[in-house]
Amino acid sequence: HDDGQGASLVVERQRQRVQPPRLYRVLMLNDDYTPMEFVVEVLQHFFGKDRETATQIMLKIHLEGKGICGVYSRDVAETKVQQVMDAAQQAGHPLQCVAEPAD
Ligand code: TYC
Repeated sequence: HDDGQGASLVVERQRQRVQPPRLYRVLMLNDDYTPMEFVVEVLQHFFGKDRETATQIMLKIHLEGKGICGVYSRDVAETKVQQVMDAAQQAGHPLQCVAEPAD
């Protein structure tokens, strides 16, 4: 049987449509000091890239100044940025990683 709340919950959900999460690009920036191998390992470890893809992304950053590591919801993007920044600081490298809205 119907407890009487179901219909109003359906109507409320019709009014208040669920929006997909906004997406954020996570970028790494080039610098003159961070070793290429460290950047490749970061891309494999934190962004799930295979070694070949990681190497291509690293070289694009090296040549063009910045590059996209991945696109995520805001929470995940901010966590990736913090993980990369922590790993870089631990290793003593100046590598910079940032998140920006994808649109
Ligand atoms: N430019 C660095 C070097 O020549 C390599 C590098 C690539 C650094 C990507 C940072 O995000 C970066 N050792």
